[in-house]
Amino acid sequence: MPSLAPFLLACRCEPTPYTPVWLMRQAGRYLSEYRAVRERFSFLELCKTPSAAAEVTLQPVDILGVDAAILFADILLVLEPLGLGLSFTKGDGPHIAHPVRTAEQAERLPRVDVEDALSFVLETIRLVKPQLPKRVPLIGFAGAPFTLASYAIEGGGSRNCVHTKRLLYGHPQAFHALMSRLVEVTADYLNAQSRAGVDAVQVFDSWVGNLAPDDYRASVLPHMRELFNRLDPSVPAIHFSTGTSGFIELIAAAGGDVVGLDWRITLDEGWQRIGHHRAVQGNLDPGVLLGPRQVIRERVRELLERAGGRPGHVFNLGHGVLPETPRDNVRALVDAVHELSTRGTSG
Ligand code: 1CP
Repeated sequence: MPSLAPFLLACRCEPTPYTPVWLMRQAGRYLSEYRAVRERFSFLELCKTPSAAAEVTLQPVDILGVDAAILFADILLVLEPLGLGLSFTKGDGPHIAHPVRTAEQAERLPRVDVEDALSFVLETIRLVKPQLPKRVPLIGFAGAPFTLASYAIEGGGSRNCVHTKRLLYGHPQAFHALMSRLVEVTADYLNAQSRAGVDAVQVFDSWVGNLAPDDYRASVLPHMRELFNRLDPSVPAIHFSTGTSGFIELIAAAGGDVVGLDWRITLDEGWQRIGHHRAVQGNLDPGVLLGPRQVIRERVRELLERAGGRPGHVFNLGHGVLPETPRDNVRALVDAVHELSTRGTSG
């Protein structure tokens, strides 16, 4: 039987010949090849054109030599069939035309047939899969309910989540109604991606670090448990969040085979608090890639030392590649991870 790809072995906390590495936002604006495709499409058109979305999904695999591909799409796509009206404005990011601010609005959200409404995403998966080498699995993804809720409530990105907190503290039944609907549609969506062929899924909770630990425990953790319980157990799930070092144990307790760490905590401390039986992903500061090559290599070496050669480390940044990042630095990072982690050499 052919052995599993290093990325999938690491997700299962099994030993690998070297530390697998992929990068959040590995397809994106720092790549001239991505910008060339983007000239032909708006961002939403690109997501909805499977041949083009497949092309940009594959770009970093060839250019960087990463150990996993991530589907090119966006966490906010699911808000469109929910009737919230999604657009991306140049420079300003996402805009939601019909934000959800009341319990009635949350309860009136339509049931979504994801196979139909998001068929373009599933088609992209079916186009990408046969073009990937066996050692490079495909990662599907979705937004976590809190992060999706914060966009749905705010109407766009937000620093303080003002409307979200107003709803959470002032109208908890509306908040929970919205969260429950988002759990349902997100579980359906991720399971549809698994049926279409993804090898792992990542749940992005990019905004949940805005909450205090007790509010996370009481108001978000039960929904996250429900979400992870509904996912196909044969497909490893990565639970990513940022700004959550203060309650990383709760993130781990909420579920996921792999727990993502950002750079505000050291990898060894985070891993110890989660427990070494769980796999971890992370956690280099994306800003390090703006520095010189020898600094990048040094930081890779330090991070690998913190991982201590334990099985179950997926190397990644603590958040996405910044658009200003020189591509040669990204390639140098991937090469350094492979070179310095190859078992049996001193590096
Ligand atoms: O070309 C462009 O101008 C669009 C920039 C862009 C890209 C490349 C957006 C708009 N989305 C994406 C792709 C994307 N988004 C991927 C593709 C795969 C890859 O990682 O290579 C993924 C996984 C996402 C996920 C995503 N979208 C998140 C979670 C991760 C994170 O960064 O925290 C979030 C919060 C979004 C919302 C979003 N989409 C785009 C923007 C500019 C934003 C953020 C806006 C904000 O700050 O509120």
